[in-house]
Amino acid sequence: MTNETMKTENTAQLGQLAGEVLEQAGLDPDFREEILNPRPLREVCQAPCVKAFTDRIYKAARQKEKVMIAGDYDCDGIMATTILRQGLRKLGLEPGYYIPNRIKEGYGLSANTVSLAHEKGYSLIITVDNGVAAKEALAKAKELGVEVIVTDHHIIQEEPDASLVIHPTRMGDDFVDLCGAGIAYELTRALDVDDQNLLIYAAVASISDCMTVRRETRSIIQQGLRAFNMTREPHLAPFVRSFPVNETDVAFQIAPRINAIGRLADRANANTFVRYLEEGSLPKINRYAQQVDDLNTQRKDLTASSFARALVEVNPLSSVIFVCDPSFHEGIVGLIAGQLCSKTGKPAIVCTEVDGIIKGSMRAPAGFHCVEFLSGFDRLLSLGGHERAAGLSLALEDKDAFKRFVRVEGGAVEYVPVEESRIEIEPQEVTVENVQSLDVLRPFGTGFELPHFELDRPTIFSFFDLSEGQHRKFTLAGGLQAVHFNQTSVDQAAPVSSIEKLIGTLSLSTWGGKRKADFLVDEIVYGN
Ligand SMILES: [Mn+2]
Repeated sequence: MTNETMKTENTAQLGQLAGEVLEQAGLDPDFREEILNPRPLREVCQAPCVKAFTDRIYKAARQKEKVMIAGDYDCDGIMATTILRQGLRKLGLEPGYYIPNRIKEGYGLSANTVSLAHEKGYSLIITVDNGVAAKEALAKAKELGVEVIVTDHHIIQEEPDASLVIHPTRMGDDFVDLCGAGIAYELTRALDVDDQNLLIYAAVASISDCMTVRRETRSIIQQGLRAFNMTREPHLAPFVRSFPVNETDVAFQIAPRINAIGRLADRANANTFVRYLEEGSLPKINRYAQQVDDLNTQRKDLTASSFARALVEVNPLSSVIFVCDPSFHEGIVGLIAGQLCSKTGKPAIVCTEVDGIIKGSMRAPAGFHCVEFLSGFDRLLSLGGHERAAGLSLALEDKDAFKRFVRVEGGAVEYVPVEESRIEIEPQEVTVENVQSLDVLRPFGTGFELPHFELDRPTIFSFFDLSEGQHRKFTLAGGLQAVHFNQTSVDQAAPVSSIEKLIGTLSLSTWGGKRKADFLVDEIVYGN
């Protein structure tokens, strides 16, 4: 069979709905091909930097060197730390690790950590999910004679002064989409110490870090989720509502829980999660998992109350939203900005005040460039991030000037909001079979977003509110249930009879052992 006929057959095997979703996505031919022909992991990376890495690690193992892994406090950073630590242990090394405190120390390897590592006799530091911008720390390491290997996927602005830099852009075309944990996992493969758990951790991190779902990263997510559904890895399984899970479940159930640990750095320590993933006793696993769950509940409550407060402070006329409130917890300003951005469709900056410093976070819809916009204000103390998200800080006395900048420049900025495509669907088409038929296209994510569907002029039989009106559940013709989580006060007040369109995603849930298909509402369009 030729390649061409194989391709055609594969397309024909897609269900009608999956075919439509793929068509609507308008992807380039190579990406379509990747989706239609899922493949196992690539050959182990042969790039010179990876070869140099394995040589250096084998030498460290022979000489029983003290090696330290310097991680990051988000899910990707925690998983990357774990993957490399567990991998290196198999070579007889006993690597130390350190993840900084988000609030007290901030992001990235610090000069202070390097000094402490030096005092404790570490001769080699390996950064994961950070390091390309750790200029001061790298200079300190050089001064003290501590060798540093940087492994990171953040954009290299200036060549780091490290003994070795491992970056996705230097690993070959298949590897360009790797996150920090993805790099760490590929390094364990190169050292031949990889295993199924490490693959699962790399998959969870790739989803959590919203990496482009292409090439090796696509395979890591597919293979990692398959392994997780098979083994139900005992440290991550407690965070999951039911098996099997897909990437959306991981994004909503696992990633936020792990990220909560780093966010609420005044109540928890991200380093403990690395230790947790090595815990063998089931009672201890359950106890810690419960603590993580409680922490996540706190994070959710904090976010919900702060978001409600932020909503009141929003000036509806502004083009770029700016809210600054000292009551906001600095670990969640990004989450509030994200919610404001998705509710209003506008770029949003949310700040808090800590010890005379304004610390904030920005989120923007596709088409807007956060870092570009913010770099127009020349008095920022720090700025980092990318297109859709950025972190910033400024002196308290510059707050009014910054506010003015956001108002004036925000009003002047022109950007083309990217129209999200939708597929029209009838209520009777929302079936378990149809929703399952989309599974062959997974994982969805950056580059190939979870498809949005539109129910046009739906017949609504009844509805009721949950959690004092926070959520609303509609029952439509044929018994289909459409659930609208976190509805706004506008939604609460609008007459249901004026609903013209329900826009949202399709999802499966299990009730009493039976699977059913639901419509998850994101947005409601009202008529007059
Ligand atoms: Mn990362």
